[in-house]
Amino acid sequence: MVWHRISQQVSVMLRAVICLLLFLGMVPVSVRADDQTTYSFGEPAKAAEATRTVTILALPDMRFDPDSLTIKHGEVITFVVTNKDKVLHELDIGDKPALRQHQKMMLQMSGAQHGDSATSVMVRPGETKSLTWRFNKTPDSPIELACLVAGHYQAGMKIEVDWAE
Ligand SMILES: [Cu+2]
Repeated sequence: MVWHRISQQVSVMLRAVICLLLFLGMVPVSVRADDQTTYSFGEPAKAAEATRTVTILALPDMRFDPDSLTIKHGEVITFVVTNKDKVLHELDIGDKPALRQHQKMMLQMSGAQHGDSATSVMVRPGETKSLTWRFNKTPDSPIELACLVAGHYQAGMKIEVDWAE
């Protein structure tokens, strides 16, 4: 009788422990899904943390204004992008490998529009969107701001970045 009761209590406790472990195991996974992505060229930041605002125009003929920019190590920049053209554009922050990878994805989507991401904003004609980035890492390869809508980068739609330590 006593043994029966003890084993019942043990099994209730075990179930509680298993539930707790499952719970603890699952919560960090969902939290990590956002945080885990790391970038060699900095990290996303909140608009309120910005130390500088850069206004960018997406113009016809596959151009950004400005077409070059100096960024200092440690700056938190809000890019305010306005599309003055009649076609969709994007501003994507990356270093060469990151942009290449994103470009591949965009080409695979064959014209399909994907939404904004941690490193990019899609800007429709006439629309203005902003994106804030913390440039807190010396990049492995030069940083570029580019439009990766299929064919646009190839046509020269990018902003050259001069990196200042
Ligand atoms: Cu574009």
